[in-house]
Amino acid sequence: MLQPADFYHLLAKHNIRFFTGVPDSLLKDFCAYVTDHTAQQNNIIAANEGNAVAIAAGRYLALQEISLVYMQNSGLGNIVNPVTSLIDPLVYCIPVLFLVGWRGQPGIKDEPQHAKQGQVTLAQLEVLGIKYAILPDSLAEAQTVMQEALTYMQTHLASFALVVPKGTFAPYSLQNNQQTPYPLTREEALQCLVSQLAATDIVVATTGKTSRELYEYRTALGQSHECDFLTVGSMGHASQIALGIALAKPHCNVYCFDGDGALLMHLGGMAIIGSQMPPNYKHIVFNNGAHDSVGGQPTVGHLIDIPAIAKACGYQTVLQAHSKDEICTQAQVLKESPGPALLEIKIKKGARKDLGRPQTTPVQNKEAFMQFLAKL
Ligand SMILES: Cc1ncc(C[n+]2csc(CCOP(=O)(O)OP(=O)(O)O)c2C)c(N)n1
Repeated sequence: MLQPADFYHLLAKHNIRFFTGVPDSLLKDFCAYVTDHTAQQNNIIAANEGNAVAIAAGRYLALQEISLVYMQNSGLGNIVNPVTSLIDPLVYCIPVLFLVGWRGQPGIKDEPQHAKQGQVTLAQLEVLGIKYAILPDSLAEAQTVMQEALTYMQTHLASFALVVPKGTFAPYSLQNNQQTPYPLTREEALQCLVSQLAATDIVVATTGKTSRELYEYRTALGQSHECDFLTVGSMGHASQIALGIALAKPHCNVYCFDGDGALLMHLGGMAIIGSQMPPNYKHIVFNNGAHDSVGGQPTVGHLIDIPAIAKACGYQTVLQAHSKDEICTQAQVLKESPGPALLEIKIKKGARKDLGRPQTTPVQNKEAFMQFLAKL
């Protein structure tokens, strides 16, 4: 296994000292090392992977320095436009070093949302014209690959990707793990809110542990999962799936269970919700100020005023809650208030170690959900 510290020093030896990206569970040990050992202004956790490419491009324009952009392979979709129309050798010719976590690698067991992305990862890099190598898990071999990458980038002013299979990095625990003062975990907050919902309320839940916790809670209550759409992939798009449903089913209440990282990834969606004004739209943001599902790396969720953004986007009702009592009260207000409405629940990081995963496939989830919607 490659020690995160060794890889970090290898990058530094080649003058790569600026980091930006969106965290990934396969890179969590390396990202944690970067967080602990890099000045905050030299490690920017971006809103989405495309933004990270643009930040790296700006850095290069200002200082002629190559940056490292870290991401899960599911972020490849988000980088297509800035890769093809900004940094490509046919346009501005700006080199970027990518570190790409390879979820869904063929032959390695993974969750269904990673299957397609895992299969097409190398082909996507090829079609984008990004030369790549698999990052070896021994330091000596990693040094050789890094030398090859640097020579290529400097000679051609083109980008290079290091693709990281599962288990490449040795464990490293974040030392600088700041906790927030909020009393509830996401699971406690979610359970409290779900207990206030009616049987006909529709829920679209975001990527990561939110969907997993919702699934487990329904099972624990002996309830069916048919009213929940579990957005297992497609980070940042749950709010717009919910918008599509809310506009098509104006007589039903549609709840989006969002995360702060996912909300930030495509924040522009809030402006569309606000301007469409669906009165039946209820946006719940479980804000732990972190990418909790992939290692707890910070977001700016606790530094910005999400209700104020919602208000400015045209949401009719904006609410906040921190405790179980407040969630119960605000859930009632939410029911009676005009939408689109947003309830921000500020929570602390963390999840149960033994949290399970949905036992149904995405297609089974979709079919049951569509049958449920068809009855309403
Ligand atoms: C485009 C894309 N980039 C990165 C990921 C990896 N990923 C999965 S969940 C997650 C964190 C989500 O954070 P947030 O929405 O705040 O929810 P939390 O896990 O904190 O509850 C990330 C980065 C992904 N699935 N898709």
